[in-house]
Amino acid sequence: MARAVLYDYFRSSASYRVRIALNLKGIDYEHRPISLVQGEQQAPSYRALNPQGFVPMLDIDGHRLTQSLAIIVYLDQTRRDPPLMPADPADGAHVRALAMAVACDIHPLNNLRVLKYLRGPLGVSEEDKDEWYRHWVAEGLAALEEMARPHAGAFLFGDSPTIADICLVPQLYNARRFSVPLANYPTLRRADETASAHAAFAAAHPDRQEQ
Ligand SMILES: N[C@@H](CCC(=O)N[C@@H](CS)C(=O)NCC(=O)O)C(=O)O
Repeated sequence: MARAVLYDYFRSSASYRVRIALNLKGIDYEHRPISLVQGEQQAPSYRALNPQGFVPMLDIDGHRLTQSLAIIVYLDQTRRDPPLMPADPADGAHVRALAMAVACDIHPLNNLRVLKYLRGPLGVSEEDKDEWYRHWVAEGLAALEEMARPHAGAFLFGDSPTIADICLVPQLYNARRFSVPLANYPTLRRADETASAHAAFAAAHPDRQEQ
Protein backbone atom coordinates (compact mmCIF):
# COMPACT_ATOMS: atom_id res chain seq x y z
CA MET A 1 0.00 0.00 0.00
CA ALA A 2 1.31 3.47 -0.92
CA ARG A 3 2.48 5.75 1.86
CA ALA A 4 -0.19 8.18 3.07
CA VAL A 5 0.20 11.80 1.96
CA LEU A 6 -1.06 14.70 4.08
CA TYR A 7 -1.62 18.06 2.40
CA ASP A 8 -1.32 20.49 5.26
CA TYR A 9 -0.04 23.81 6.56
CA PHE A 10 2.05 23.94 9.70
CA ARG A 11 -0.14 26.49 11.51
CA SER A 12 -3.50 25.19 10.31
CA SER A 13 -5.33 23.84 13.33
CA ALA A 14 -7.46 21.46 11.25
CA SER A 15 -4.22 20.04 9.82
CA TYR A 16 -2.70 19.88 13.30
CA ARG A 17 -5.67 17.71 14.39
CA VAL A 18 -5.04 15.22 11.62
CA ARG A 19 -1.29 15.10 12.31
CA ILE A 20 -2.06 14.22 15.95
CA ALA A 21 -4.49 11.46 14.90
CA LEU A 22 -2.00 10.01 12.39
CA ASN A 23 0.69 9.99 15.08
CA LEU A 24 -1.60 8.42 17.69
CA LYS A 25 -2.45 5.65 15.22
CA GLY A 26 1.22 5.20 14.34
CA ILE A 27 0.61 5.80 10.62
CA ASP A 28 3.63 6.63 8.50
CA TYR A 29 2.92 9.56 6.15
CA GLU A 30 4.58 12.27 4.12
CA HIS A 31 3.71 15.96 4.05
CA ARG A 32 2.80 18.13 1.07
CA PRO A 33 2.90 21.63 2.52
CA ILE A 34 0.25 23.99 1.10
CA SER A 35 1.08 27.59 2.01
CA LEU A 36 -2.07 29.35 3.15
CA VAL A 37 -0.31 32.72 3.33
CA GLN A 38 0.71 32.38 -0.33
CA GLY A 39 -2.81 31.28 -1.26
CA GLU A 40 -1.76 27.87 -2.55
CA GLN A 41 -5.06 26.43 -1.28
CA GLN A 42 -6.80 28.40 -4.05
CA ALA A 43 -4.60 27.09 -6.87
CA PRO A 44 -6.65 25.21 -9.48
CA SER A 45 -4.37 22.19 -9.07
CA TYR A 46 -5.17 22.02 -5.35
CA ARG A 47 -8.89 22.81 -5.73
CA ALA A 48 -9.08 19.91 -8.14
CA LEU A 49 -8.12 17.74 -5.16
CA ASN A 50 -10.24 19.59 -2.59
CA PRO A 51 -12.94 21.81 -4.09
CA GLN A 52 -13.34 23.59 -0.74
CA GLY A 53 -9.80 24.93 -0.98
CA PHE A 54 -8.99 23.89 2.59
CA VAL A 55 -6.26 21.95 4.25
CA PRO A 56 -6.02 19.25 5.41
CA MET A 57 -6.50 16.67 2.70
CA LEU A 58 -5.32 13.14 3.29
CA ASP A 59 -4.52 10.66 0.56
CA ILE A 60 -4.68 7.25 2.22
CA ASP A 61 -5.66 3.69 1.28
CA GLY A 62 -6.47 4.89 -2.25
CA HIS A 63 -8.91 7.53 -0.93
CA ARG A 64 -8.69 11.32 -0.94
CA LEU A 65 -10.24 12.43 2.30
CA THR A 66 -11.17 15.95 3.37
CA GLN A 67 -12.64 17.52 6.52
CA SER A 68 -10.50 16.84 9.59
CA LEU A 69 -13.25 15.23 11.69
CA ALA A 70 -14.26 12.93 8.84
CA ILE A 71 -10.60 11.99 8.34
CA ILE A 72 -10.13 11.25 12.05
CA VAL A 73 -13.27 9.11 12.17
CA TYR A 74 -12.03 7.21 9.09
CA LEU A 75 -8.66 6.57 10.75
CA ASP A 76 -10.42 5.43 13.90
CA GLN A 77 -12.70 3.06 12.01
CA THR A 78 -9.91 1.53 9.94
CA ARG A 79 -7.20 1.38 12.65
CA ARG A 80 -8.79 0.47 15.95
CA ASP A 81 -5.86 1.04 18.30
CA PRO A 82 -5.78 3.21 20.23
CA PRO A 83 -9.49 4.10 20.00
CA LEU A 84 -10.07 7.85 19.69
CA MET A 85 -13.71 7.68 20.83
CA PRO A 86 -15.28 5.79 23.72
CA ALA A 87 -17.26 2.67 22.75
CA ASP A 88 -20.22 3.54 24.98
CA PRO A 89 -22.72 5.49 22.79
CA ALA A 90 -23.47 8.16 25.38
CA ASP A 91 -19.79 8.69 26.19
CA GLY A 92 -19.03 8.74 22.47
CA ALA A 93 -21.70 11.38 21.89
CA HIS A 94 -20.24 13.48 24.71
CA VAL A 95 -16.72 13.29 23.33
CA ARG A 96 -17.89 14.13 19.80
CA ALA A 97 -19.86 17.07 21.21
CA LEU A 98 -16.65 18.43 22.77
CA ALA A 99 -14.78 17.98 19.50
CA MET A 100 -17.57 19.62 17.50
CA ALA A 101 -17.83 22.55 19.90
CA VAL A 102 -14.30 23.39 18.78
CA ALA A 103 -14.32 22.26 15.16
CA CYS A 104 -17.83 23.40 14.18
CA ASP A 105 -18.53 26.34 16.47
CA ILE A 106 -15.26 28.06 17.42
CA HIS A 107 -12.85 27.41 14.57
CA PRO A 108 -15.00 28.36 11.51
CA LEU A 109 -15.62 31.88 12.83
CA ASN A 110 -11.89 32.49 13.01
CA ASN A 111 -10.72 30.84 9.84
CA LEU A 112 -8.25 32.73 7.64
CA ARG A 113 -10.80 33.42 4.88
CA VAL A 114 -13.26 34.86 7.45
CA LEU A 115 -10.60 37.11 8.99
CA LYS A 116 -9.50 38.23 5.52
CA TYR A 117 -13.10 39.05 4.59
CA LEU A 118 -13.47 41.15 7.75
CA ARG A 119 -10.24 43.03 7.01
CA GLY A 120 -10.78 43.41 3.25
CA PRO A 121 -14.33 43.77 1.88
CA LEU A 122 -15.85 44.75 5.26
CA GLY A 123 -13.07 47.21 6.14
CA VAL A 124 -12.72 46.06 9.77
CA SER A 125 -9.60 47.36 11.55
CA GLU A 126 -6.80 45.03 12.65
CA GLU A 127 -7.73 45.67 16.31
CA ASP A 128 -11.43 44.89 15.75
CA LYS A 129 -10.56 41.78 13.77
CA ASP A 130 -8.42 40.57 16.70
CA GLU A 131 -11.27 41.43 19.08
CA TRP A 132 -13.65 39.36 16.92
CA TYR A 133 -11.20 36.48 17.15
CA ARG A 134 -10.80 36.69 20.92
CA HIS A 135 -14.54 37.14 21.51
CA TRP A 136 -15.58 33.94 19.73
CA VAL A 137 -12.71 31.90 21.16
CA ALA A 138 -13.40 33.06 24.73
CA GLU A 139 -17.14 32.42 24.44
CA GLY A 140 -16.55 28.99 22.94
CA LEU A 141 -13.89 27.94 25.44
CA ALA A 142 -16.05 29.05 28.39
CA ALA A 143 -18.81 26.72 27.21
CA LEU A 144 -16.32 23.93 26.50
CA GLU A 145 -14.92 24.21 30.03
CA GLU A 146 -18.42 23.67 31.47
CA MET A 147 -19.18 20.84 29.09
CA ALA A 148 -15.93 19.00 29.76
CA ARG A 149 -15.60 19.39 33.54
CA PRO A 150 -17.96 16.59 34.72
CA HIS A 151 -16.17 13.79 32.84
CA ALA A 152 -12.65 15.14 32.52
CA GLY A 153 -9.62 13.37 33.93
CA ALA A 154 -6.06 13.98 32.90
CA PHE A 155 -7.49 14.38 29.37
CA LEU A 156 -10.76 16.04 28.38
CA PHE A 157 -12.60 12.75 28.83
CA GLY A 158 -11.04 10.41 31.35
CA ASP A 159 -7.39 9.50 31.27
CA SER A 160 -6.67 8.70 27.65
CA PRO A 161 -6.63 10.92 24.57
CA THR A 162 -9.76 11.23 22.42
CA ILE A 163 -10.89 13.23 19.43
CA ALA A 164 -11.84 15.96 21.94
CA ASP A 165 -8.19 16.48 22.94
CA ILE A 166 -7.20 16.30 19.29
CA CYS A 167 -9.42 19.34 18.67
CA LEU A 168 -8.58 21.13 21.93
CA VAL A 169 -4.78 21.28 21.66
CA PRO A 170 -4.64 23.08 18.27
CA GLN A 171 -7.40 25.47 19.37
CA LEU A 172 -5.45 26.45 22.50
CA TYR A 173 -2.29 26.83 20.41
CA ASN A 174 -4.22 29.33 18.26
CA ALA A 175 -5.72 31.04 21.29
CA ARG A 176 -2.24 31.67 22.71
CA ARG A 177 -1.06 33.11 19.40
CA PHE A 178 -3.86 35.66 19.63
CA SER A 179 -3.26 36.32 23.35
CA VAL A 180 -6.62 34.95 24.52
CA PRO A 181 -6.48 34.66 28.34
CA LEU A 182 -6.85 31.02 29.40
CA ALA A 183 -6.88 31.39 33.19
CA ASN A 184 -10.62 30.69 33.47
CA TYR A 185 -10.39 27.28 31.83
CA PRO A 186 -8.54 25.01 34.30
CA THR A 187 -10.05 21.79 32.92
CA LEU A 188 -9.02 22.69 29.38
CA ARG A 189 -5.53 23.72 30.48
CA ARG A 190 -5.02 20.47 32.40
CA ALA A 191 -6.03 18.36 29.39
CA ASP A 192 -3.88 20.51 27.11
CA GLU A 193 -0.88 20.09 29.38
CA THR A 194 -1.32 16.31 29.60
CA ALA A 195 -1.85 15.95 25.87
CA SER A 196 1.01 18.25 24.91
CA ALA A 197 3.41 16.05 26.86
CA HIS A 198 2.27 13.01 24.84
CA ALA A 199 4.71 12.14 22.02
CA ALA A 200 1.99 11.93 19.36
CA PHE A 201 0.76 15.44 20.16
CA ALA A 202 4.25 16.88 20.58
CA ALA A 203 5.41 15.62 17.17
CA ALA A 204 2.38 17.25 15.51
CA HIS A 205 3.14 20.71 16.94
CA PRO A 206 3.48 23.48 14.31
CA ASP A 207 7.02 24.29 15.47
CA ARG A 208 8.09 20.78 14.52
CA GLN A 209 6.76 20.87 10.94
CA GLU A 210 8.48 21.87 7.74
CA GLN A 211 6.97 25.10 6.40
N1 LIG B 1 -13.96 22.06 8.57
C1 LIG B 1 -12.68 21.93 7.93
C2 LIG B 1 -11.97 23.25 8.06
C3 LIG B 1 -10.67 23.26 7.32
C4 LIG B 1 -10.09 24.65 7.38
O1 LIG B 1 -10.77 25.62 7.72
N2 LIG B 1 -8.81 24.75 7.06
C5 LIG B 1 -8.21 26.05 7.08
C6 LIG B 1 -6.90 26.01 7.84
S1 LIG B 1 -7.16 25.59 9.53
C7 LIG B 1 -7.95 26.47 5.66
O2 LIG B 1 -7.53 25.68 4.84
N3 LIG B 1 -8.20 27.75 5.39
C8 LIG B 1 -7.94 28.28 4.11
C9 LIG B 1 -8.55 29.63 3.96
O3 LIG B 1 -9.20 30.12 4.89
O4 LIG B 1 -8.36 30.19 2.88
C10 LIG B 1 -11.87 20.81 8.57
O5 LIG B 1 -12.10 20.53 9.74
O6 LIG B 1 -11.03 20.19 7.88
